[in-house]
Amino acid sequence: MIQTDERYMALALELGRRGQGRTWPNPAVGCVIVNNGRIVGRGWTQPSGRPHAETEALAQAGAAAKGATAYVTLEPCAHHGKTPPCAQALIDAQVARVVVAVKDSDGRVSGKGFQMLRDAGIEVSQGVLAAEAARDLQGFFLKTEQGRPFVTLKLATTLDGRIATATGESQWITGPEARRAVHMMRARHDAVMVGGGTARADDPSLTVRGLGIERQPARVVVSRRLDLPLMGNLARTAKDVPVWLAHGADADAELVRAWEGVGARLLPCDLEGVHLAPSSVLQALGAAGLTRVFCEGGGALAASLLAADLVDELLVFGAGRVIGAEGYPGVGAMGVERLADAPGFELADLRRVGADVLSTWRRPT
Ligand code: AOF
Ligand code: ZN
Repeated sequence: MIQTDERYMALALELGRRGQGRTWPNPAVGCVIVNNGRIVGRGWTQPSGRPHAETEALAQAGAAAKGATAYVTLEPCAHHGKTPPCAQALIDAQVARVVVAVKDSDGRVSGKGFQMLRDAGIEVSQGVLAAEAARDLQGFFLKTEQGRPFVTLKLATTLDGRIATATGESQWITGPEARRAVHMMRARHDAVMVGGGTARADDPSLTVRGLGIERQPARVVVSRRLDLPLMGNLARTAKDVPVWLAHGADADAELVRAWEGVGARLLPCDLEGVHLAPSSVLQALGAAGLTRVFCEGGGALAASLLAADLVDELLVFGAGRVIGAEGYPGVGAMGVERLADAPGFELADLRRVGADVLSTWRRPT
């Protein structure tokens, strides 16, 4: 029984991950309905967050949901949104048992979904593959509990940690396979974020290309003064794919108006010394509904996030090339003097991507 539960929950988790990057401000939940050892319904949260996973799976199961077991990665909701609560839908469908990985952290739901199911006489099991689900849904939990999204920092560096030569040449340090992997990673986040220096130097488009996705991640540029190219790729395409600018309240009012004029969303943030406070930037992004942010540098933004202990996952693509000390470092100055003050990460995965190496590091919990 326990093993069977884990097997179906693993499938529900896999389905849930399909929604990652497309369901914000809602979590990307997965659901599997099993009747007499047969999978009769599969669902995941749809783009923009509705319909919920259970609604999808129940619709597929139809009458076969009666007496079945529903596996859901997150506690079924108990509140009335655009549709009635999922807990009620499960009750109405007369499922016999509901297996859940983790409790919801949204105050409108937390514990109430379980209660509704139990009150209706449905057997509820909780905590199956909870650690895995908590990791997949961490962005949603961080947003509801701390007001900020999950932050993935990606670095593509040489063997000596450089991201560009002294003359600023950076394309391409890693190979085509690594660049394709980056597009897949972007697609699984709600937004792609870079610092103003990178936006000026590279004129990036920051979109997901070649994957045919339904919802492009928002594009966030962090720039205190908004001194960004108004004729560049981001400005040119701001009406098609959202461009959000995190800036200082002291940014030039004319630049604010000009960026609003091209369709960008302006997010005024607090300063910390002469720079934008990274915590304030992330709070603004969380308040705007983001649960997962993919930061692609540059060095100054990477350093400020790392120094503030705001990087949850670090992805390092390492290319077999050496540039030397004149090159630009992937991480700028952090003011670390003692090793004990240097943020540490735990190795979660290591693999080869084309001619490069990808290492995945997580902040210790
Ligand atoms: C579920 N299944 O697939 C998801 C859930 O704005 P609403 O009405 O769509 O509600 C959003 C809340 O519903 C969200 O904060 C979270 O608590 C829950 N998300 N719940 O039962 C799902 N995505
Ligand atoms: Zn729901």
